[in-house]
Amino acid sequence: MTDPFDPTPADRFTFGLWTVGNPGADPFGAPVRRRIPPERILERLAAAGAWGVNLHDNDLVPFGASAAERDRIVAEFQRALAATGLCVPMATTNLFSHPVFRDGAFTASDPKVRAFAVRKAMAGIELGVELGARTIVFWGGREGVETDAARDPRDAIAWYRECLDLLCGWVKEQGWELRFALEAKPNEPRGDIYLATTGHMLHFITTLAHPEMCGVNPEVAHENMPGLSMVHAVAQAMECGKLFHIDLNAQKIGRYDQDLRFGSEDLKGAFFLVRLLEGTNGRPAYDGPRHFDAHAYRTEDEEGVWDFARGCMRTYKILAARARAFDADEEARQILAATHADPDGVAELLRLPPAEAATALAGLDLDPDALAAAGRRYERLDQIALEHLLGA
Ligand code: GLT
Ligand code: MN
Ligand code: MN
Repeated sequence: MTDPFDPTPADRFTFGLWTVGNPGADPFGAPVRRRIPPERILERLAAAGAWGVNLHDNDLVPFGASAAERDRIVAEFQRALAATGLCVPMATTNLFSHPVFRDGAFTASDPKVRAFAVRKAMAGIELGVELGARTIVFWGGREGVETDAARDPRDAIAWYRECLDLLCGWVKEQGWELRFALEAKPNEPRGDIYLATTGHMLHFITTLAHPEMCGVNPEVAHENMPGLSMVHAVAQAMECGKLFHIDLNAQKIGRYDQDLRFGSEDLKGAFFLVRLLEGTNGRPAYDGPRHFDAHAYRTEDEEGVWDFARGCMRTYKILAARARAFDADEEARQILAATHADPDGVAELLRLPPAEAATALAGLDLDPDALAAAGRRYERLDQIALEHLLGA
């Protein structure tokens, strides 16, 4: 019998090579797993029901490889993609591992480092295009400081903009139809990273030369680290048409970036996130890849990595089913209908031109005490959500 929660390519689940390929090193300990060759990663992901795989340039091609070496590796990878049927919807550039980026890439004070970063990003984009990627992610892991004595943060933001504007313009001139997805993180590995949240990024995008090409790639862990709501970050991005990609994982609030298996912490946050992405309440759904940027516990061997990958995808599908059940729940619908009711057509008045609205509002009989009187029944509503989530 088929299990309805087993993933299939139609679910459009993706993993980064760096996620299932993570060897389990941490700042206090060496790797615990051997490097899994990219070809085996593709085979196992395809067998598990994933749709695609994403990568950094250096997940595939080692830093400093010769052109011939690069072409050989890429050709081999292309063959493995064809054999497994997986696609590469997103590519990104590693602008953080090499010591040259110790003081930033696009925001480094040394213009030669910024030039090197842009050149590397161009090569990363070319690789992405060759593999069929439509989205290019920019995660500015090193774009920050330990001390603000280092530079004026306004300069950093201006240099960041210059580099992205240059890259957008170059991509357009090449005639490539790509979108850039900017990923925020508040700290780690830098003491403070510029443009710390998805909200910061959304504003920054409005200041770019090609804002239509740029959106965001919110990550659960990165919003939860400082205790913010991923659901609200994603909702804001969706509401303005800027959710270009997503990094799904899990995180205990206030810790270092844990990149845990999706849904393994803050299950309720994951439930409302999946509900939002799937549009189970009848609102527009997110139509991009469902990407997991997480890795297996350091306790695991390679089999544990595949348990982890299946777990991410199954949890997402189970939560989607629970969200659909919640949105179909008659009692929940009644509570929501009651709190949103507008028998006198007042909502419309708030959309009138200001002078007309002012007159219309002045004429309304609005008694704050009467309006305040009724409870909203959110205790009951939340319990209904929770019972669906728990499968009760
Ligand atoms: C790195 C980081 C992630 C980013 C990846 C893309 S690399 O693993 O922790 O959040 O999404 O550069
Ligand atoms: Mn990420
Ligand atoms: Mn992370």
